[in-house]
Amino acid sequence: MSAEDIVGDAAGAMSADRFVEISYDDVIPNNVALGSDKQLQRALEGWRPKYLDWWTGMGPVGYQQSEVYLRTAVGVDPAGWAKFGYVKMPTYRWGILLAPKVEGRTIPFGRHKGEPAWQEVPGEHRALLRRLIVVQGDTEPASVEQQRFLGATAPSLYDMRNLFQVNVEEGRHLWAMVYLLVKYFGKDGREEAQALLERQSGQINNPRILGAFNEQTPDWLSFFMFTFFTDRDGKMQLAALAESGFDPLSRTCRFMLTEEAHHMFVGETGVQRTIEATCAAMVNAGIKDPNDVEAVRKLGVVDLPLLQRKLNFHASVTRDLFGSEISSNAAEVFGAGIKGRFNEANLKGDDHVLQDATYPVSRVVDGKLIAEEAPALRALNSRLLDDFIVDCQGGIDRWNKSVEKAGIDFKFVQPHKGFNRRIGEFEGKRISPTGEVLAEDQWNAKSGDWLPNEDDMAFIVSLMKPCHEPGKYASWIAPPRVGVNSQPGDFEYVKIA
Ligand code: BYC
Repeated sequence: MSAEDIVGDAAGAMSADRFVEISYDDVIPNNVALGSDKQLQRALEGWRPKYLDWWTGMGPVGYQQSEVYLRTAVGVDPAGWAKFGYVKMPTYRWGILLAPKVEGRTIPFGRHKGEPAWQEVPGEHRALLRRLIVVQGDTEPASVEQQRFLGATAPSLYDMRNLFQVNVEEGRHLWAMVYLLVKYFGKDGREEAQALLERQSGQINNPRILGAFNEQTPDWLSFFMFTFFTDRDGKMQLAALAESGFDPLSRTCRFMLTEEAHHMFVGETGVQRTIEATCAAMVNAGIKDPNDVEAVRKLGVVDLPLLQRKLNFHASVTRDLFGSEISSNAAEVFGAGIKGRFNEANLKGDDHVLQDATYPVSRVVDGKLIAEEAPALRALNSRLLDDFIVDCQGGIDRWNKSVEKAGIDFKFVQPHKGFNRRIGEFEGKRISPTGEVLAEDQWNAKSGDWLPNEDDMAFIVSLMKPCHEPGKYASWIAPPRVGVNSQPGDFEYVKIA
């Protein structure tokens, strides 16, 4: 099920207030009647200049005065919520947008299953809720920081525009979490909102909370893989939080999912267009062997084995974001009714309490990989990770279709779940992409074939030359099939100032 489907399903359950318009008269666009909550309004208007300072200091480098063809949300109805137009990024209308309330909604899982969803923070779960909102909020500015240098090497104006669209929407997702913190968590919430602007991706003393958000996104292949894999973790986590018994969190996440779908589109099609350029160049040059790397690279395109290594890296780093496969934190937040499973409310076949259920978890025991039944409540991270891996496969299958269509004998595959992991069951274990348990020296001898190596990175850097002429694309990436909002091929998506 796609993010659009989830949002669509939720929208289907709504009726009278399905078409909720956003007030753009306020300094902060919103559909939460901000004007009638003076305390909240003051707190958010106080945070706003600090956010703008952060955006200027830590957001995209350059292009801040350029006119960018961006979409802005004008409603929260999934059928027509966006308008497109030229905007200078610092003037983007970041706002507070919640999916409409579903009347009579009940908590779909955990100890409180069937009780009315909470409109206020339940005191007993305050600390847990705040922690999850902070972790979610922390990832949003982190990704903008990670991507801040990419504008200068954009392979086209179309791609540059997509990058900036993703960036401004991640900025809005930060606003979404800050709204929850400031409205529902008093002084603590305001302090956390401030700290979200202070931690910095990759900084030694005050890094972002989760590992993958301290990695670099130094080139466009990393950006596309990141938006394919890591934004999809965003989708899975947001979908799990959209099931929350805390209704404001659920509604916030439901609307965020609409935006997240576009980010994954950018990632999937970005990799797909890279593959298409490679395959077309190979066919033109009469190269049949995808492993003839030297010949392929001479054509100014990315060889498919390198793309597989990038895939292996981003898939494994992103899998760490699901936390330990066996987690008492995960059991606690589920039991408390705060974070559900993917698509929880529509899952059939169990009681949504999971007290006596089990779930198979992969682990290494005595040097062998086994699947062991674990209490389902403690295995919820493992289950979400499995759902994520299934969700990734659709896009990878589409990549493989492009390769197949070109008549090239190569297939992209997801590495084994235990490959290159730093968190959870496989931490400290050496597992090959095909799932063999290895000794350290075996791993060291082969890891350069499985993960991007120095040659790969130098080659990628050599390709990262800007192509900023309307309608033109760098050699290594094919043009998109359709323009943004059906614009023509030579449309000037960014008017560079
Ligand atoms: N790195 O029981 P454990 C997105 C910590 S992406 C560092 O194993 P738990 C986006 C963990 O915090 C989605 N630390 O796992 C994408 C805990 O520390 P505390 C982001 C880690 O707690 C692209 C300790 O280890 N949203 O939106 O069940 C662009 C033991 O934890 C890591 C969320 O993640 C790690 N990888 O689950 C922009 C949803 N993993 O609390 C945006 C909210 C674990 O004991 N977060 N730790 O100090 C959660 O649901 C949970 O915090 C996690 C971890 C799933 C992340």
